Amino acid sequence: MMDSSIGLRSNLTELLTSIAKERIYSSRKVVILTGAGISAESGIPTFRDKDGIWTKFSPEELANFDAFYKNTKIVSEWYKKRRDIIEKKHPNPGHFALKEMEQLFPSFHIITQNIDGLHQKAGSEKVIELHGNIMRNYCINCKKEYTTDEFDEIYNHTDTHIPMCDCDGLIRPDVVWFGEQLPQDALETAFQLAEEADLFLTIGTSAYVRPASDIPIVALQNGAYVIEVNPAKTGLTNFTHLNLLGKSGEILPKLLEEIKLNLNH
Ligand code: BV8
Ligand code: ZN
Repeated sequence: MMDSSIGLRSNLTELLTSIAKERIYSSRKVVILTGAGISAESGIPTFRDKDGIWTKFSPEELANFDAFYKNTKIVSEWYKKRRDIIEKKHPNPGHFALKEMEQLFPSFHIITQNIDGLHQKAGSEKVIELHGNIMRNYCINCKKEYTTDEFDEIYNHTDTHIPMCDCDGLIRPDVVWFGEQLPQDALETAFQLAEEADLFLTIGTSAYVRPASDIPIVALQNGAYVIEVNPAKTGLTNFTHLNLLGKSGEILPKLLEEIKLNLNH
């Protein structure tokens, strides 16, 4: 199935097979799936790499509702700490390359598992957040939404670090925890786009968490040309048509240059 699994020893032109060039440059509907890896070069730790955040905590301990309900203080502190890191980070060349690609194709959408908002910060307009956004919070009781500043105002004035809504409900981050359903409309749109894609890039994801990891499979099943951008192999690698082994912050700007030179529509 795969044309070739290649590293970036030389420039991208030679690395792209003739089939890949033909499929990429003639694409009209491009869909991108990103994971934590695309934000790694912005200084945001991934989940499952050796320095990943799950290596310190397991998802079962923290990123699920029961853990939040039982250990509200620990989980709230963990998200506040992550959010304080993320707030200071900036998009990297990989995010900006995708933002520029958005202008080059008739239809271009980014589906992200990331909760850091960096695609939007880079200026990408068509971004579908599968797992929510760490900058948003809401009350589990009345669903009132709280901005980061409003959350911090409450959080910093409680010695318990248990943020409560004025209706006495707990305030939680607007992210999808394990065992929770993904936002229905986001997930349906993601699968619909994957079904219709000519070209599908899966970037910086271990393709481990479901149902997000099912999306590239749907693209493959419906005839899309699927390219993986990742410095490591994943469970998806052997099913993709082309595997660009390397960092997205280095590969995507080179891919953008190739596309600008050769797009034929
Ligand atoms: C649900 C938000 C069901 C919180 C996260 C089958 C179907 C449905 C569900 C399941 C299923 N089987 C199992 C499940 C349960 C579970 C699951 O998938 N478990 C896993 C552990 C097996 N799924 C769920 O619980 C989902 N819920 O479907 O509920 C349901 C149905 C009906 C009714 C009720 C319920 C919810 C999943 C969402 C969980 N939330 N995050 C938070 O962030 O705190 S998941 C978390 O993992 C992040 O969102 C992250 O994005 C996601 C995936 O990780 P990756 O992004 O891939 O990151 P990772 O570190 O793993 O990999 C990084 C990659 O980057 C690596 O490959 C690395 O090589 C590469 N990289 C490194 N540097 C670079 C790079 N690449 C490019 N450039 C670089 N420079
Ligand atoms: Zn409330």
